[in-house]
Formats: sequence, structure tokens, C-alpha cells
Amino acid sequence: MIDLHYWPTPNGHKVTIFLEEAGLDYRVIPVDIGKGQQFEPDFLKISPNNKMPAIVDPDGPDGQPIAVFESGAILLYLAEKTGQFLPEAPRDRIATIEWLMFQMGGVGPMLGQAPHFRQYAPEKIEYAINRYTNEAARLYGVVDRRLGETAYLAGDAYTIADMATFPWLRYHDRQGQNLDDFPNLKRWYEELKARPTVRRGIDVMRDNAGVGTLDKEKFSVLFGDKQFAKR
Ligand SMILES: N[C@@H](CCC(=O)N[C@@H](CS)C(=O)NCC(=O)O)C(=O)O
Repeated sequence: MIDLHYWPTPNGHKVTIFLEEAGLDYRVIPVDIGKGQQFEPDFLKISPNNKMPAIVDPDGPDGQPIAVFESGAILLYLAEKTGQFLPEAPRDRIATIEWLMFQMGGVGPMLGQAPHFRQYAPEKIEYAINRYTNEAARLYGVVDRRLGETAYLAGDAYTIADMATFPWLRYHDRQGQNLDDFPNLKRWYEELKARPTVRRGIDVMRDNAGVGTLDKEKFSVLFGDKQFAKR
């Protein structure tokens, strides 16, 4: 059984969605990132960047246990292990990897900054709010144009690229975006949202979703002294 080190955030949801879609057995090991559990030495051994999600598969490629961190790498690992949601045909496969990398390098990091400056930052910095809200709108536009041409991000098939992107777009309000401005994206979003497997993935530890109220302690752990303490 796969151990999933997890907290219910968009990056965590990518993996619970895959595990539900593929029907794999897994056990959730909570990593309360508001309490600083991501800095525990045993967790850092499997995820040196102090971020969840991470997995440990007792049955790795050589039959030995393997730990994998970074949600994009986890999705690729699980897709290869199961032969699901990563097409075999070379063109479709590289399209899936392209859109997965677009999510990992663009959608995730940029859409994470928009709520940070819109809601969490102790000062309201107009330049930063505009910069990241505009960048979010630009990325939504890229996804919308793509989904005007294809059913799913990588083409005709539902893949790990969709699973990686969907959880981030659930926070469109906090990112200053309106789905009605992106009709192709909205069509795809509603379709994925209606999948029972996606719903089950999103619901894992639902009561703890996000980091809750950002009190002083959580702020220090996630964005302040505790995050940046020399290790
Ligand atoms: N690139 C990483 C990002 C993961 C990430 O940012 N995880 C956040 C929660 S969504 C986290 O664990 N934060 C804890 C921290 O920064 O200390 C991935 O995709 O797995």
C-alpha cells in the first residue's frame, strides 16, 4: 500500500485525485504544514524541500521501496507504474508532459502568489497584487485557448496534466479570476468537478482544507522565521 504524506491543498489534491482515479490502495499520513510537521527530520529524508506531497511506495520499480517528492514527479511515477493517464503514443505523451510542466512551472507557482499578496501578505502591495492577478489571468487565458482546441489539456484524453491543473483553478475567487471570462476552461472545469473520483480526491481530509486562519504561529511556519530558519 502506498503511503501518501499529505495535507489538503492543491498540490496534495493532485495526488489524491490520481490515486482515486487509478483505484490504488493508499494510506494518508497527515503533514500539518501549519504546525511545521514538514520540518520533521523523518519527513525531510523523503522530501528535502520541506513540502508535501510525497509518497513512499513499498513496491518500487525494482521491487524495493521508493520515496518520491514533487507532485509532478509523483504523478509521472504513478502514471508509469499503473500505465494510466499518460498516453503511450509519443506525441500524446510529450503533450501530456508539456502541460504537466506548464502546470508545475507556471500555474502552481504563479497562482500561489496571487492569494498570497491578495490575502496573506501583512501589507497590501498594489504592485504585487496587480502583477500576480494579471499573471493569473494570463495563465487562465492560455488554458482557455488550449481547451478551445482540445477536450483536455494534452489532447483527446484525460491525463495527469488535467489532474495537476484542476486543483489550482478551484481557488479562482482568491486568485481574482471569474470562470465566466474563460468559457472553454469553465466547460472542462465543470466536467472534472463532476467526476466522482475527483470529488473523492478533493474530499480527503476535507475538514482540514488549506491552512485555516493564518495566525502568527502559522505565518512564521509558512512565510516567516520558522520557514527560513537555517537548517
Ligand atoms: N513544487 C512542489 C510544491 C509543493 C508545495 O508547495 N507544498 C506546500 C503546500 S501546497 C507545502 O508543503 N508547504 C509547506 C512549506 O512550504 O513549508 C510540488 O508540486 O510538490
